[in-house]
Amino acid sequence: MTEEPAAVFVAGTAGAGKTSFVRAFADWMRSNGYDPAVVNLDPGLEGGELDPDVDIREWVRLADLQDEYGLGPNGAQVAAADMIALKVFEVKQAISELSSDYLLVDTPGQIELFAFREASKAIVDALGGDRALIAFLFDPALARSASGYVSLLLLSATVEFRFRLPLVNVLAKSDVLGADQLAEVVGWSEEPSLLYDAVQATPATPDVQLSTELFRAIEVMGPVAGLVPTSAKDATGLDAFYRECQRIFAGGEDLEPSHEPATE
Ligand SMILES: Nc1nc2c(ncn2[C@@H]2O[C@H](COP(=O)(O)OP(=O)(O)OP(=O)(O)O)[C@@H](O)[C@H]2O)c(=O)[nH]1
Ligand SMILES: [Mg+2]
Repeated sequence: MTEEPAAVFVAGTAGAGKTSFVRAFADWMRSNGYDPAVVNLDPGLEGGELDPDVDIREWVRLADLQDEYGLGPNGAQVAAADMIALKVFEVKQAISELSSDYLLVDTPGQIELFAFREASKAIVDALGGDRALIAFLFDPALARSASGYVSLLLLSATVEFRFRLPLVNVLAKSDVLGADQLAEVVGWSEEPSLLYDAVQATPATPDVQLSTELFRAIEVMGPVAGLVPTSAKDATGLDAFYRECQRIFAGGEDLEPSHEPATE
């Protein structure tokens, strides 16, 4: 392999489904003949469902920081975010030994630690190489309401602004929405006027003027279009997400599978 791997950083609000998405997309890639490496950058990851190839917990563990320095969970997260940046060389070294074409990177639970600290930017720049993108996960608990959807768009735009990387908005856990709700949310992503009308029709909208102005800002920021509905539970939408990645990384050209895809 001559090129550095293409990196997909999976970000989103706490509990949005980041870890599950990374696991499901890695499984999807493997069963379609690709060879991704899974990288965990969440020092507080618990449970064994991810099984990462490279794991930041080898160097920085949230529980250890709490014990050692008497920090609470948030203080330990902040300390960990900065310590991770000091381990970036070790992480990069471990990744280079894997020789994978794709890196799937799980990020810390709290979006503000990933999005707003300089240390995270340094890590993303170091691990991302020439080809990197951010998958920004929309939690349907928030995305199902028009005002929640607008809030997530603004957060997603903030993440894009901070990292200056291509960003794909992904609706996680789409299986929890009914067919009508899902169609409505997807409609908002395709047709801004539908979102605008839905925001205006929300009885609890506190300040119509403010939401109208925010909406204008969203329109100016770029296309609202492009929300890929996925589910880690039933594996829907992962093929569409892969196509989106390939469009960004290789202008749509497919990767060379490392082995024959698994037959159903
Ligand atoms: N129905 C459904 N539930 C899901 C899906 N993906 C994740 N979940 C559930 O959502 C919860 C959070 O999922 P995680 O994957 O841990 O989310 P996360 O963003 O990594 O969470 P933190 O790292 O703690 O911020 C868990 O209870 C998952 O079982 C999905 O596609 N469908
Ligand atoms: Mg997680």
